[in-house]
Amino acid sequence: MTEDKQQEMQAQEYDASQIQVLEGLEAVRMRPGMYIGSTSKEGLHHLVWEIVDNSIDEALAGFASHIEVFIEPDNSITVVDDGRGIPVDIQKKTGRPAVETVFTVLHAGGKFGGGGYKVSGGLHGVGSSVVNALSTSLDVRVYKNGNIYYQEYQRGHVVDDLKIIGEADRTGTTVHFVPDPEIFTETTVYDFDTLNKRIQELAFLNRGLRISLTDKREGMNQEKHYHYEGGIASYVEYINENKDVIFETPIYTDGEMDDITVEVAMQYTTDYHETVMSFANNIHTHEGGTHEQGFRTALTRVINDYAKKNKLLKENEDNLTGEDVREGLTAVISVKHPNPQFEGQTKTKLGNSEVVKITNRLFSDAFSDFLLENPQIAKKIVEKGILAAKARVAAKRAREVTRKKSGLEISNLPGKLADCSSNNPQETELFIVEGDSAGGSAKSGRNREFQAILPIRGKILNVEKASMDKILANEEIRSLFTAMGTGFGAEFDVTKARYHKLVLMTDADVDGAHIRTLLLTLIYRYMKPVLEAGYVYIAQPPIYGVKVGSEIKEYIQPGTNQEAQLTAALERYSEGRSKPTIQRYKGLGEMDDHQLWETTMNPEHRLMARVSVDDAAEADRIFDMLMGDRVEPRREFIEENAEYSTLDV
Ligand code: TTJ
Repeated sequence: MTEDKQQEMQAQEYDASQIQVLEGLEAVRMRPGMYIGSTSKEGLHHLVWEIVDNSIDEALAGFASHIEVFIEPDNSITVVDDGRGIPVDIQKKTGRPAVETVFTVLHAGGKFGGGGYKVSGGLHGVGSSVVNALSTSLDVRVYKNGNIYYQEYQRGHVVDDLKIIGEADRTGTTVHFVPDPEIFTETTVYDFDTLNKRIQELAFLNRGLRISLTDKREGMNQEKHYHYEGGIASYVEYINENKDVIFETPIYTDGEMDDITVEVAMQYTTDYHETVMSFANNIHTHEGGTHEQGFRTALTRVINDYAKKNKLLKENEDNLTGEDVREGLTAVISVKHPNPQFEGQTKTKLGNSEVVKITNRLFSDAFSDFLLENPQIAKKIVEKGILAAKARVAAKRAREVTRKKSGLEISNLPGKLADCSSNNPQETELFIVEGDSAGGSAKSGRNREFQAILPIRGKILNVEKASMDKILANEEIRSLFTAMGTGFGAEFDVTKARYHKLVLMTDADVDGAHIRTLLLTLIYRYMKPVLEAGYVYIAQPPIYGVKVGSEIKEYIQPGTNQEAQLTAALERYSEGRSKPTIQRYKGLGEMDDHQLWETTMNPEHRLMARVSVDDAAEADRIFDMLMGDRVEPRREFIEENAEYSTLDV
C-alpha cells in the first residue's frame, strides 16, 4: 500500500469516527434526561459530580490528593485536581489525543492504560462527554510533561486542536464548563449548599482526600475546605456530634478481599433509634443491600456470642434480636467494588451477593477483637441490647393483653383538619400549617377541591427522646397520623396515604425552622416510607415583597440568590414616579388569605422543595442541637442561620 493510500484510508476512518462522535453527542442533546436523569436543578448539579468523579477516581488510585471545585461568578464550574493529568498522547484507533476522546466520545473515559478501575460514581457514570455536550462551552487544561495542554469545545464540538499554551511545573487536570441554558431551562443557578453537602460527604467517604468548594459569585463569597483523616469514623462523629454517646471513639475497621474494600465505622448513642447509612462506590445506597446485610448479621451474632460467652446472657435465655442490638446505633458502611450491581426501585440497593460474606467476615473479626479488648464498653453494648429486648417483650405483652387499637383510624379524623373534597390521593395535598392564624388564612385561601389544612400549635414533641406510648399520646402527632391515614408503627402502610403531597408550611424564621426540623424528624423516624415515596414537601413562602405604593408587584422566594433577585426587582420598578419599597415577610401570618394562596399554595406560582431522605437525615442531626441540653451549638446554629432565616433542609 502506498503512503498516500494509507493516509487516505486513515482520513476516511477518522471522518467516520467523527460522524459517530457528533451523532453521539447530538443524541445526548436531544434526550438529555436519558443521560443525566433530568434537566432540572438536579440534572444541573449532576454535571458537577460527573466531572468530580473523575478526579475522585484519580485520588482513589493514589495519584491525586487535592480537588478544588469553584462556582464561578457566571455560575459556570471549574474542577481542579493534582493527579497525573488526562493522557494527551495520540491514540492509534482514532488518531486523536486521548483527552479529546474523553470529551467527545460517549462512554469513553476512565481507563487509559492506567490500570485500576473506576470506583467513584457508577450509578450514572455516563462520562465527561455528556457534560461537554450539555455545556455551551467546556475547556480543559492538562498539566503534564512540563507542558500545559489546552482544548476547548462548544456544545460538544471541538473548537480547535489540542495545543500547548505554556509550561507546567506540576501535574493535574483542570476542567471548566458552562451549562447550556437551552438544556437547563428551569435554572442554571448553582446552589452552594447542595454542592457543599455532597463535597463534605465525599471527603468523609474518601479518607485523607482534601477537597474544597469556593463560591466566587458576587455577594456570595465563601469557601469550605474538607479533609478527614478519620474518614467514615469522622462521619459517625459528625452525625453524633450533638448526641450523648456510650463510648467516645467510634469503632472503625477497614479491610480488603478479592479487590473489594470494606470500611465500617460505628458508635452507640443513648437514643432509641438506629442510623445505619451505607455506600457503594461513594453512592448512598438508600435501599441497603448486601453490604448492610453482612454488617447486620455480623453485629447481631458477635454481640450474642460475646454475651453468652461472658455470661451476660444465660445459655437458656433468648438471643438478642437485630433490632435490640441496633437500638441507639449510628453506623456508616462503605464498600468499593470493581463491578457494583445496583438494584431496587431507585437503583440504590447493592446487589452483589459475594459482598455479604466479605462484609460479614471483615467486620466480625474486627468487632470481636474490639469487644475482647474493651470489656467495659462491651458490657455497656450488651446491657443496652438487653434493655431494648426487655422493652420489646413488655410492649408485645401489653399489646396482646389489651388488644387495644391505636385510635388512629380514619373514622376519627381530627377536628382541626379542614379536609378537601377530593379523595383521590394522587391529586390531594395536606398542608401542615404552623399557628392558628396562618391556619385560618390557609383554610380560606386554599383550593378546597384538593387542598386540606391541618394547623398545629407551638412546638411538637421531641420524638427522639420520647417512648412510643408518649408519642402516641401527643395530640399534634395523633392528628397528623390520623389525617394521613397511614397508621402507625408496625401497622404503618404508605399505600393508605390519603394525600400524596404532605406540605410543611412554617414561618421563614428561626422558630419556623425549628418546628420544621421537629416535623421532619418525626416523619424521618415514624413515616419514612412517605419520605421515600417522595410525598414530603416544604412550602417556600416569599421572603420579600416589592411594593409600588400599596400594590405588591413581585414576590422574592428565599434562596441563596434572594438578595440579587431583590436588587433586580427593585431596579425593574425604579423607573416610575413612586419608588419601590420592600416588605419583608417574617411570618405566614403577615399575609392575608389571598396572598398566601398566590405566593405559596397556588400550584401555578408556588415553589415547593421536595424533601429527600438525606435532607431529613440532616434535619435529624440538627435536631439534637436545637432540642438538646447543650446551649453553645444551638446558639451558633441560630446565629449562623439568622441572616438567611431559612433552615437549609
Ligand atoms: C488515567 O490513567 C493515566 C493517567 O491519567 C489518568 C487520568 O485520566 N487521570 C485523571 C483524569 N485525573 N483527573 C482526571 C480528570 C479530571 C477532571 C477534572 C475531569 C476529567 C474528565 C478527568
